[in-house]
Amino acid sequence: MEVKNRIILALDVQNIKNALKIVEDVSEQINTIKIGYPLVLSEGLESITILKENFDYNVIADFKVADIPETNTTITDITFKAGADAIIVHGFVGEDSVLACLNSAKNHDKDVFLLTEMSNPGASMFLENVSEYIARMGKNLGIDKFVAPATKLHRLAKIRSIVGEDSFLIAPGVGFQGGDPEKTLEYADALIIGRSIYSSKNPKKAVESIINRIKL
Ligand code: NUP
Repeated sequence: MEVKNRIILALDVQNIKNALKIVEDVSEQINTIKIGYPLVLSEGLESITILKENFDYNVIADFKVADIPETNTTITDITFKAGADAIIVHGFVGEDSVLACLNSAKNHDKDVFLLTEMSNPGASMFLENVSEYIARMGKNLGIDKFVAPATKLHRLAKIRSIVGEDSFLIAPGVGFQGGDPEKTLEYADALIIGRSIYSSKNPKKAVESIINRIKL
């Protein structure tokens, strides 16, 4: 997956018209968007299909899949059929559940991003304690796409050291959650950024100013 300007737009709006407008605004600078529950629960899974039909974008479905293998297979199959290029999957549920998603991705010729550790402060309660195991499990399963937090650079660095330079590592938590774009890109391949872009009065300018910052 080629992520233009190393920025993935997290499109957490609740209205498809608004989503399409924002996407159009930033279409010169951005080619990868992440859609999650806010848009899909408001406007349906066809939001993915509509976005794929209207723009030549990579679409990552952020469904943080975390169920038994059989249900995971159903969720991932439906998501890929709707047009998503990749899906974000939780690792804490264990190898069988992650494998179910991986097999679905292989069948559809799509990708899985394994979520190792989250960016919210509360992630230190539970997930931080197991995230290195999750990253190692992902490597052992042959996964080469991972998610780790921009809000805790030492944790991001640790996850990078486990998944290796060959893996594609994306990091949420820049901007509103406090993460710094330049420092994050010392460890991550791309930034996931939501509110700093879509809540801005001028999303295009917001993206441009981030791009200028990370190019310095
Ligand atoms: O650990 C994670 N942290 C996180 O913020 C994993 C995620 N997938 N996200 C998502 O990234 C979150 O759901 C939101 O869609 C985006 C960050 O958005 P923002 O904080 O830049 O608005």
